[in-house]
Amino acid sequence: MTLQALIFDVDGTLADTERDGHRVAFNRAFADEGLDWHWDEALYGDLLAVTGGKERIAHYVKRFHPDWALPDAAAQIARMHQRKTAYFEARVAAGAVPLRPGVVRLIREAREAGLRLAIATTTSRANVVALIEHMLPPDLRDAFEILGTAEEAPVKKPAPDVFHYVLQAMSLDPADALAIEDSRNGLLATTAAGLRTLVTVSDYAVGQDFTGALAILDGLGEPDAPATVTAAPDSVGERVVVTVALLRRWFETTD
Ligand code: XBP
Ligand code: MG
Repeated sequence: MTLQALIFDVDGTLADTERDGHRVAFNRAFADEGLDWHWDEALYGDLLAVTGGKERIAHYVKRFHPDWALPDAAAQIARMHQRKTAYFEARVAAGAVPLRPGVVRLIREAREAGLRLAIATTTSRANVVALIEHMLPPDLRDAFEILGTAEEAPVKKPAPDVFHYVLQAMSLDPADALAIEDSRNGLLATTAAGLRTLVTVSDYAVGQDFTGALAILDGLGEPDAPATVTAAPDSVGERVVVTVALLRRWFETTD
């Protein structure tokens, strides 16, 4: 099997969206509702165990405000989540959510090498569109053939649903694609979908168990700021720039 496609996760992988993007947006939506709910950085790190913004709010309510269980709680949560998404889009538009190092470089290189590209994320489609429109250079805005988001796969990671959706939409065999993820929830989802996975560990995911990953690094690296390899078929402990050639070499060692 040869590497034919890269499937990118979004939050924590394309960009460090959680601490200064989603978390701030959630808090603004709660304030709009007149609620004294505040997700500080530490609490948010715990809440990230639950994927999906609406599911995360419901989990928080159950754990910290069980008395808030209004008859139309689900509708209220959905409405708050819509406001939160608008705030997240505004944060992206304001440049508060930069892409991680190496992301633009690798997307461009992959496209030039003829690899197919897709997105598979738990986040809402509007958030992905905002990141692509505001943060990718104009010539890369159409780089992703398929966007698999919360709208296409309502059952969230660690379930493999969004990866199944993307593979099916692209008529791709999982053996021909490499997933790029940042968290254990993401790795569990890709592994269940039969995908080899490169993990670029995000701030909130440091210390999680990435057993089964093809490679684990602290990022994709740039020539002037290479990434450190924690685990991989080779180069362990070294600093590397993740290129298409390196991905092919690692990918093909496990054929
Ligand atoms: C991360 C998530 C998302 C975001 C918030 O998704 O779990 O829920 O935290 O976005 P991934 P929403 O790592 O799969 O990109 O509020 O739109 O869910
Ligand atoms: Mg992620």
